[in-house]
This record gives sequence, structure tokens and C-alpha cells, in this order.
Amino acid sequence: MMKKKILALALVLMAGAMQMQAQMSLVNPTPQRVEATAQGWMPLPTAWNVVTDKARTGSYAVAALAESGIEVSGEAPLRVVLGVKGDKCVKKYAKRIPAQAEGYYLHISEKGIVVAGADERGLYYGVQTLLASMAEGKLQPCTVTDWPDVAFRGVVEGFYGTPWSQEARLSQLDFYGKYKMNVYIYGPKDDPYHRDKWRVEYPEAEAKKLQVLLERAKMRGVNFYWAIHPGVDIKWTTEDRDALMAKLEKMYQLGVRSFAVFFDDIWGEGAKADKQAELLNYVDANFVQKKHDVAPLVLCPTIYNRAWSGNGDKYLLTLGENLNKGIEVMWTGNSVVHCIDRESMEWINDRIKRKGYIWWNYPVSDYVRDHILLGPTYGNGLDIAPLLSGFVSNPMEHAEASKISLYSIADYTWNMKHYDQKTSWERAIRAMYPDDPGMQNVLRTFAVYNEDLGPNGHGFRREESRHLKEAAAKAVEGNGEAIETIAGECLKLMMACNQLMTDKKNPALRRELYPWLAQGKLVAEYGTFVCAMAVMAKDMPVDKFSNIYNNARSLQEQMYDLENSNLRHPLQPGIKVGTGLLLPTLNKIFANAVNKYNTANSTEFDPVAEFQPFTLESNVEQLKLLPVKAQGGDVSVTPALEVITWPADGQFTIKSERPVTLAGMDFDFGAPRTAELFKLEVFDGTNWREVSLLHYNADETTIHTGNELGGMKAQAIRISNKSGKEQKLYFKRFKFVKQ
Ligand code: LOG
Repeated sequence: MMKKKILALALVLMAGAMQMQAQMSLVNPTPQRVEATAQGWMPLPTAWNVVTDKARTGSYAVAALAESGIEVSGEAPLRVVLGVKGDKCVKKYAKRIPAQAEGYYLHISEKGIVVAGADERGLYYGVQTLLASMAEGKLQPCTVTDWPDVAFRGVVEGFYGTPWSQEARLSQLDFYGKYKMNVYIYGPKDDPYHRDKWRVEYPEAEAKKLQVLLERAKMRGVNFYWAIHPGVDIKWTTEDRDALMAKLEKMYQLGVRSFAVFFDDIWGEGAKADKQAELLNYVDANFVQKKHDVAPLVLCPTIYNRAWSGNGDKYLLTLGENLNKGIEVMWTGNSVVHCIDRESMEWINDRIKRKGYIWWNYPVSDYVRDHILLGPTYGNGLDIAPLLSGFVSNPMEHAEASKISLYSIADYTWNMKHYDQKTSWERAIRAMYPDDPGMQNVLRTFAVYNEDLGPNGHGFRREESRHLKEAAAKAVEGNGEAIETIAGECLKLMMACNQLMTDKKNPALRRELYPWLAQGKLVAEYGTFVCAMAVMAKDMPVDKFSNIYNNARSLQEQMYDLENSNLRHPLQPGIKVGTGLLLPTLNKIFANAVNKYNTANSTEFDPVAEFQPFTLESNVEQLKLLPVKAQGGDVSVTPALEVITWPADGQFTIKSERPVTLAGMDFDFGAPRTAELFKLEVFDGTNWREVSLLHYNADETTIHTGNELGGMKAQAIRISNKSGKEQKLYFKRFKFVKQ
């Protein structure tokens, strides 16, 4: 009897604990500490009495409570006390407020609610937790004590490509506030007033838009950093220094109070560490320190990752020694795109004599524009918080779709020890369609085919479609049940694409995903037929098989056309879905089915689904992994965005499985007079032959071969650095055309 009672009690308690979890699991980032203080739920009040000190009048943190939609009334029995450490109304709770900046104490009970912040932002975050915990229409009596692990958390809009729209940025700022991110660094490479025209002030209309963003950032507790990128053509003269100061002053007048200076992806004069440090120190002393209301400067150095520091130790040490204390230094990790661990943090911190400020190049997709990245966010050490000063993510030009990763980055940077990539991703998907489990499901279905980046110059890959691994392996071995599983998944994918294509709830997401949804549908349709072929082909008469075969071929062609369309970006064309596992699996199933049919029926259907005849080999570290793509007659190497260091003996060779006849070629290394630095050779299967390289005129950067190449047979072509010394150049375009 006794035992039974204890069991029952244990069950009740467990149920309580589970409910507790359920309620707080609506809160992102995962709070540091939550204690249940009573069993059961409290209904949401229809009105509450908000109590604050006078000092909080006009506070954005208090204003945020209005989002609850609950009426504020002095008569209401439930009191909500909102305060910041030092305010009279929260004096009683002073000891419970965490000492960390932006921390807060939240207490919810029948007797009342208290939100007490270590500072105003802490109060704002406490209010966010309260609001999020109410999302299911009830309240859980509990105490939350919470603070961030990383001081600066957020986003750097730092990608190449179409900058985010005003609407997207506003929505992002709301999102950051909600999920406790406090930094937004404005530095889109293709905003001319950030980079190419850094000396020029914004036209009025643009300036106004920035002001609207600044206002919104303030309301959401976000520090809006405006970044300037002067390194492409800066001269270390008083004139240019004053031009930079004048631009910063203009931005200050618009309302910017946080600034960053970027020197990434440049070489030459602008890349000198001592000069960069001198400039930053000057801005620090004569601008930041003088204004009194400006945040410490953030610098993105030229050597911003370890792979480039070969003899860059000196560069980093110079920054470390010369830069004023308090200036933050950004860092992307062991390479341009890399996950961060303890060892890599210790390495950089040692050199820059301060804690690195991580610029994480994920989910940015400007170097793999044919993919969209919707998978879980993982790979960073869960123990690195004490070693870094900030952690910001560089996202995709698809702002809305980036929120899946950003949700988890908010979670990770706030509370690393408790970060769980899988559940965080699940919650992120749910947050994209709050209150709509149906759409959550279809988004989840689609997302698992858009995780990996495909082969890319940075060698950064993600695991894709984990759920299908086992079935895929069995299906290519001919296991019927596994093939049916794959077919079922393809149907699910098709249904998901259809529903997302006409979704009305999140039109921004629909717009961004659309090309990938179209491709996803083709992949799914192809998969359905390929699986049917594998299961049924055996006994089909030739005309029937031929019909289903031609159908699969047609879908392959349609996918190929979309994959290679110029729809997205002329230099990295195409739309790819399911390249990590599903599509290669389907192509194998297709080939197996066709081979089997050919053997049984003495037919000669072509089983090759994919043909990639070109490969690249190089001893230039940064070029080694760049994919080669064939599109119609054009064969091109994916451009690189950063500066390429060519060693004195640097070269790369493109080989073709079959000989091709050349029509011409042109390439662009981003600087005039580069033709004389390189040698082009063509291999016809027996001999290498040198072909001369030219520019159209002296200021032109494009390199071509005149008419010499036309009609030449080639099995390989090779470009070598013949200057006898190291070269630093862009790799903007490399293309040859075959007849
Ligand atoms: C650029 C960045 C770009 C990213 C990924 C930094 C510091 N700079 O290679 O603008 O979005 O890599 O392609 C970069 O990462 N250059």
C-alpha cells in the first residue's frame, strides 16, 4: 500500500517536472537555472498591475511587456513588479539578481510576478522569458535565474551578395531581441557606402532607413554596429584618416553608437598591421573616448583565420601589441569557415593579447550559392565561453531562412553547457511557424534535404539526411523494403514542397525557399519514379520500361537545367537540393535498375545519371578544393571571395576525362597587368603547349588568349605563377569555353 502511494507521489512529481520542462522549453535561449516552485499551472490573467520605479519611465524593457496583450490596470489583483538592480521596487530581491551583466531574476507565483534585471537589458530579457513562457496560454509558478555565457552575441551582416532588405532587417532585430542577442554588425560587402565608397556619406533616403533600424535596435536591446571597410584603397595619409573620421562622425549623427572597422579580403597597402593598429588607436582616442557614449571598437583583421597566418604571426602579434586595450579583434577560427574549439581560441588569444571575438562563417552561403542551409547548428566547443569576448554569426543573404541557425546560435552563445543541437534545431523549426504543427512538419521534412553545402573551396561540410542513412545504404544494395522507404520519403518531400510553395503564414520564407522548393519537387518526383523502376522494372516489356526510363531522364534534365540556371547568381549558378545523400542515392538506384534491366533484356539503356568530366588539382592551398562546373559549353571554377596567396611555384590544372575542343577562355584575378605573371599551357594528350595571355588594355583586369586557343584540342590546361615570387590576388572568374 505504502509503496503504491510513494509510486503515485513520484509519478505526480515527475509529471510536474515534465510539465515544468515543457513550459520553459518554449523559452529560447535555454535559461541557466529554473526551479519549479509549485505544482500545476496558473491561468493567464486578463489584467495585471504593473509596478515600476519612476526611473523606468519610458524604458524599452518595460514597454516590451505590452506584447503580452494583457491589459494593464491599477486595480488588477496580480502585480507584476519590473525593476533594475537599485530600483526601490525590487530592493527585496537584490540578492537574487545574478551579478552578471544582462542577467535577471524572474519569479512567477499566484501572489505576483517579479522581473528584476542586473541592468536594463537584463530586465528586458527577463520580460522576454516571461512572454515566451506564456506562449501556451498559461503560467508556470517558478523561479528563473539567468545570465549570458558570452557577453556579445549576435549577427554580422557580412556576406557578399544582395544585402538584406529593410523589412528583413527590422524582422531580424525583433528576432534578436526576442532571443537575447545583443549585437548586430552592419557590414554587407555589397553596400557601396560600407566598402567601395567608404568615404562618401549615405544619400538621405538611405540614411533615413538606417535611422529606422537604429530606433528598432534600441527598442530590442540590440547594439547596432556600423562597420566601415576602407582597406581596398586606403592610403595611410592624414587626408584619408580624416575622411574616415568624418564618415564615422556622420554615422554618429545618424545615431550610431557602436562601430567596427573591417580589413578582410584585401592585400597590399591596406593590409599592414602597424598602420591598421595606428588608425584604430587614433579612432579610439579621438572619437570613441571623446564621445563617452560609444561602444569599444571592433576590428576585423586581414589575417582573420589561422590558415593564413603562415608568416602572419607577425601581423597578429603586431595587432596584439599595438592595439589599444579594449579594441575587439574578430576571428573566424582555424580557417575561413571552421568550427571553434578551445585549442583554437587559446592560439589566437595568445597572439592578439585579448580574447578573440568570433566571426563565425555559418550559415553564410555566399561561396555555395546553389545551396540553402537549413540544418542543425553544431560543431563548436561547449567549453569555450570563457575564452572569447563575443560570438557573432555571418548568415545567408536569405534573412528569414537564416533564422533557423540564428535561433540556435542565440541558444548556444547564451548557455553553452546546456546546448543541445538537436532539440535546439527542433525548437527553431517550431518557432518558424508558431501555432502550426502542420507547417512545422513540412518545414522539418524539407530542411533535412538542405543541410550540406556540397563540395566547396573551404571544405566545410554538414551531415545531411541522417534519418535516411541506413535505408539509403540498403536501397542501393537492392533491398526492396529500403527502396520503399526511400520512395515514401520522396512522397513526403513532394508534399512538403507543395505546401511550402503556397504557404501564406511566412511569405518571406516562402519567397526565399521558392527556387529550392521547385528543385526539391523535381528531386522528389524523380525519386518516386526511380524507386518504382527499381521495384517493378524486372518484368516490364521494353516499351513500358522505355516510357518510365524516359520520364526519369526528363526529370534528370529538368533538375540539371534548374541546377545550372542563372537564376540565382551568374558566378555560382544553380539550385541544389538533397545533394548530401538523397540525390546520389537516387542516381545509384537508377543506375542499378537500368543495369539490371539491360542484363535481363539485352537492352542498352544508358545508366549514367551524372557525368562530371572535369577535375581540378592544385598546390595552391586556397584553390585546391574549388569545384569545377560545366554548364553548356562553359567550364568554370567556382570563384573565391577572399585573397588567394599563390606561392612562387603555385599552379593549378584542370583535367578532362575526355578531350575537348577549346573555343576560348577568360579569367579575372582582380588586378590589371596580371597576364604577365602567369603562364597558360594546354595539354593535347601528348604535349604541353604554351599559349600567351593578354589584357584588352592596360587598366583591364580580364585576361584572355586572343584567338590562339580556338580549335585547340585539350585534355588538361594549366595555369602557373611564373613571376618567381609569391602573389596575392583575387580569383574572381576562371572560365574556358568548349566548342
Ligand atoms: C568574408 C565574408 C564572407 C565569408 C564567407 C570574413 C571575415 N570575410 O572569404 O565577407 O561572407 O568569408 O564567404 C569571407 O569572413 N571571405
